[in-house]
Amino acid sequence: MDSLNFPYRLYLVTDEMACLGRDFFWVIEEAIKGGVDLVQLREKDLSQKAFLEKAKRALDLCSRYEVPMIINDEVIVASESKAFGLHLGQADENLSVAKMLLGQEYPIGLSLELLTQLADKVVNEAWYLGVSPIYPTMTKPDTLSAWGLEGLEELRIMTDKPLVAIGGIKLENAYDILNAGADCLAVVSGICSAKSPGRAAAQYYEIIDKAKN
Ligand code: TZP
Ligand code: MG
Repeated sequence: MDSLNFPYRLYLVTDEMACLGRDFFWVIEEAIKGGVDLVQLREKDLSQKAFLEKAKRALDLCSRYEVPMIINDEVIVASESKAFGLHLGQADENLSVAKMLLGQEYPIGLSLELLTQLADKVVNEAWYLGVSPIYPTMTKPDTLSAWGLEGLEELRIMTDKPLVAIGGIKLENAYDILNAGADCLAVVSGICSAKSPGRAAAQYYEIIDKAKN
């Protein structure tokens, strides 16, 4: 794994619903204070204009803490907000096309849902691979199969790309997921829905420290 290009260990993927009515930006700020070192803004129901406005505000916040912010799905929003990076799923814009628009060096993460997708040539251009989902999760019910620990271990052997695990990552299973080969944990409900998002982030980070030492 090229850890110089990917030093991140705890990745907050936002979900307004998962914040349970609490202020969205408060949740992000608390999570960052707790140790989140990468943030992805994931919005499924906003217009492009509203997404862009939210992105600019979130980017201001993340920049104050020098935490990079990634945009989910929307190439235009990533470009216009001047976000650090973009995350694409298998059904989104093609990664090579996105790089033509954003520049060859622009960091773009790619979701991998099946082992067969590793053979796709765009994988070589991905900044990291989102291993999606590790476990089934109510936060994103439309996933295909789940990788589980065995699938993650198998993938780890087959690629040197940074592996970002996502889906059903809780404090109880985080250690095993890191041991199975994940470089970074991406968490939605485990942080956004926690009573104290900051405390939850700190607890994930304690597990990361334990697993990586
Ligand atoms: N992609 C795959 S699973 C998932 C996404 C965005 C949601 C993960 O949410 P949670 O609450 O951390 O299980
Ligand atoms: Mg997507």
